[in-house]
Amino acid sequence: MAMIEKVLIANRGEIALRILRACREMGIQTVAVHSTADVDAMHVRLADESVCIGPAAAKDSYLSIPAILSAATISNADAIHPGYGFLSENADFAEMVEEHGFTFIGPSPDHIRLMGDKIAAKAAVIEAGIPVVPGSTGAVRDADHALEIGKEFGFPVIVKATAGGGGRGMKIAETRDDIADAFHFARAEALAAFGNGAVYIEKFLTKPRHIEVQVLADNHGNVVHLGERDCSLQRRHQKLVEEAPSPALNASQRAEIGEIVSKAISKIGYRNVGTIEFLFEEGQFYFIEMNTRLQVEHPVTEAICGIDLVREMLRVASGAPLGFSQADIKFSGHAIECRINAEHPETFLPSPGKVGDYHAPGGLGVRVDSGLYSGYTVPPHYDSMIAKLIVHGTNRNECLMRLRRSLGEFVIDGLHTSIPLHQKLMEATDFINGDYDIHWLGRFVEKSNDSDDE
Ligand code: MV4
Repeated sequence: MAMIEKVLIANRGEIALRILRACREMGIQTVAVHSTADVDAMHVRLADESVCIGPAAAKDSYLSIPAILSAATISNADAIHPGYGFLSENADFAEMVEEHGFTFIGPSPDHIRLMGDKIAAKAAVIEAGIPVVPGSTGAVRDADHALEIGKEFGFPVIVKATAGGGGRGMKIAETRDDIADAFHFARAEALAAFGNGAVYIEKFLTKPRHIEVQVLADNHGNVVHLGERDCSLQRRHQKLVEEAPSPALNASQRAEIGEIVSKAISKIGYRNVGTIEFLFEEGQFYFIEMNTRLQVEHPVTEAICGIDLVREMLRVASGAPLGFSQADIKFSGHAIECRINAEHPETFLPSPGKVGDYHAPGGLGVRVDSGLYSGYTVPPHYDSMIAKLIVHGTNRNECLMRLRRSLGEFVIDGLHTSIPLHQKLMEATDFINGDYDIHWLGRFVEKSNDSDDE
């Protein structure tokens, strides 16, 4: 077994702290890395050691493979945890980490590469028994081929980049008249954004929910699923609220998708944590993508399962077998996460700057993951998410009560934040009833901005 005694955390913000905390509980030494803009960041203060890896621009620091490998070498780290974003799903990075003799705390480079190519990923999961959105098999050759596929599956269809994800390189064709333009648009955007113009086509689902299943696997063939998260509350591909379990699933649907996913993950030979994303419409699951990283919203799963996902990542990366089986996992109650961003609640423009008074809520069933403190300056160079508020309760209604209470306690002076938007959301009938799809939040934000103008 590869003993892990010192971990370099190749990330910043709340997730760097999250990883640091798991390491400290396990008696593992931590190395923080930071840009010159993050000298005063909380993850740097709390780590056992820190290394400055470059200037503020992420491409020269948190995205610089040589800078991170050098930092791991000089600090004599055994392993590297990539967190989310940045280099977390870069297969070449994972490969280089291993070539330099460090343990990559995540899946194998081959699995990252496979799932990063959406066409290949879809073929692999079909083979492993996961249901997918009906559509093209492999890449679409040209506009005529796109039209053929559109006619076969019926309009509307969506053209997607194989190298895409998160909404870029996608175009909907409502009718056959739109298909040639949609094909050329998606291909051009994909080529510009990813350097890979390959696209595929799927039937467009008009009002799905986004439901994802968390998996955890060791190097010995043991696989468990940790239930699902409902991430339908998003706007322009930015998730705002996530919850577990999904209000849209019944017990048999939940058991069925969990079993399908576990079997598939085992067949694919995947290890460490992963998330299988589905669109869910009219009682059916349709695979769209697999994420090969720890996700922002992992705490809602931790809350209902009582499992520390980062600790498990470290354990399985060191070669240890899973300490529990599927039957040992007991789901308890409900959890909801609110992502709090430094941005204007109506315009969504970023609002970096210096934090004045700061007070995080607490009490029963309340968790706050954040690197904020009074006097800290939120730099303008990175993602605007500054805190995650996660509540756990015996049922969904208790979570709503607890969110209203804890959002009211939260004080972040000096910046605009999305807290007022979350507070409005907590009073919205459709949200209270769990009655929302992936388009609901966009409409809610527009309506609530309009009524503010009156
Ligand atoms: C879709 C879809 C409808 N039908 N695929 C958006 C991001 C990318 N991960 C996949 N996306 C979608 N794929 C088919 N066949 C609708 C979306 C989509 C979406 C998906 C999940 C969460 C939010 C979304 C917002 C808009 C569109």
